[in-house]
Amino acid sequence: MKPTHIEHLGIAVKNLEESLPFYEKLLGTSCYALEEVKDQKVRTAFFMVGQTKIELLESTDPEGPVGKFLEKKGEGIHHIAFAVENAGDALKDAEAQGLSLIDKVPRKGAEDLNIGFLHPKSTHGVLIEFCSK
Ligand code: CMX
Repeated sequence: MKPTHIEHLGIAVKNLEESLPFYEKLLGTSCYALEEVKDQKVRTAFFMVGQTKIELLESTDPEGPVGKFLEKKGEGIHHIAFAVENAGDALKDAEAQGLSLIDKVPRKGAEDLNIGFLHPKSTHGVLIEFCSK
């Protein structure tokens, strides 16, 4: 399950269009992709910073994961995503080490990556995602 690098940081925002100008100015680059991920009930905007992406997440459903997060905690860092060779194998390794999985097998996320999450209750309060091509 050893990650090769941080693939992206997910940041929950109330409104994608309103937060874009701030991040474009901060990062000195334009958002290169906007994508709705229906399965995750989010709209996303991506920025590239070196080999790591910043993923802004706007909820499309108050009962979705980001909708609930915004309601409870407000805007802020939502998850950290590690690039791994194979997300399915990384999830199996994590389970074998006693970590709680949200996804037993990977599903399709933004940019058509295979993604799977570990439950924050077993990772010191951080929502961790594995992703692979
Ligand atoms: N980081 C840390 N803790 C989180 C969290 C997050 N992002 N989201 C929820 N939690 C915590 C809550 O604070 C809560 O803790 P307490 O019990 O101490 O209050 C606990 O997890 C349960 O939260 P909840 O609001 O009751 O929500 P659920 O249990 O229904 O869901 C979770 C929580 C993590 C299982 C759900 O958000 C999930 O499945 N997440 C994975 C999918 C996801 O986040 N997709 C969006 C991003 C997709 C993308 O990158 O494209």
